[in-house]
Amino acid sequence: GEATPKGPFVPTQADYQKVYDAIADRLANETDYDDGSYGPVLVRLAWHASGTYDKETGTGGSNGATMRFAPESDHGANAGLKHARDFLEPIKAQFPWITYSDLWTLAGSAAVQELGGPKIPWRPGRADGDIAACTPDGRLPDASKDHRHIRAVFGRMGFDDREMVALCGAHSLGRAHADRSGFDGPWDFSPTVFTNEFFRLLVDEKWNQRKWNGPAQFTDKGTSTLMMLPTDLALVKDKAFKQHVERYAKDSDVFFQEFADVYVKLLELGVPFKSKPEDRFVFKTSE
Ligand code: DDH
Repeated sequence: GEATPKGPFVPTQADYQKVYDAIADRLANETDYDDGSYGPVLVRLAWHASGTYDKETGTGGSNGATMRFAPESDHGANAGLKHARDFLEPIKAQFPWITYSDLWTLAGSAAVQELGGPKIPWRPGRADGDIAACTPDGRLPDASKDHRHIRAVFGRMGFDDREMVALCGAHSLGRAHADRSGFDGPWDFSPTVFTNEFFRLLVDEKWNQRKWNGPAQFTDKGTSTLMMLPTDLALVKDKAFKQHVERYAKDSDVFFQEFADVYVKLLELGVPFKSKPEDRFVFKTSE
């Protein structure tokens, strides 16, 4: 018969699930890192790629993946995220049709799910930009600051109080590294499992200023092995924030649902989708 003309490759949900599965496999196999998982640093890469969004100018956000370039890759807030970008290079080589900006956000969704968190529905549609689209330094939050700074930075992205607190629950995962941010230590006892433990500890533990030469941070009275950043404690010092911290500490299901909704929103800030929200894919988590 007639040879069918070959158009451009149009990936389907099944193709994106293959990318998800490859990320999940690599997460399961590359355990010689930090507390045994690259998952937390992937969650942070997706967040820092997206959290540069400015609703007034429509600049920044995950569309573009401009953190591939200096100066953005060298912004202080992005120290250490090269580990996450490098982790994803073999995936990009295996699926060259996916853009970096779709890959980084898909990896954030995959990491939350693979670490035991809620489903993070995701859709493609991001294009990689060039160096001219790099955002100016200073758009991501500074951990040494207070509640006013949190509201200013996340308000610029378009989030309300409830969403700000839910997003910060990602600190259930991973740790701070003295050679990256200057801060040091994990927030909770299970840094590779997504839970509401961050909120429970904020409410239940007594947090004292750590005595050390590093930047001001807090340590738990109980074991002295955990840490909180000044911005984390701002979530219980501010009454309006604290009300949400208490809700999430009490009810893990509520936290999972509200976190999922707002992390989806974060990953989509400023992206000029042709698809609709109801077209999002819900990926199968690995066994
Ligand atoms: Fe964060 N975060 N984050 N964070 N973050 C750090 C690590 C991780 C702030 C500062 C820091 C979010 C919000 C804030 C994750 C996810 C998210 C570190 C340590 C600092 C500092 C970095 C290092 O030394 O390696 C501040 C300030 C805020 C704020 O809200 C004011 C949000 C919204 C998220 C998200 O994902 C939705 C994750 C995960 C990590 C652990 C990374 C790792 O390597 O482990």
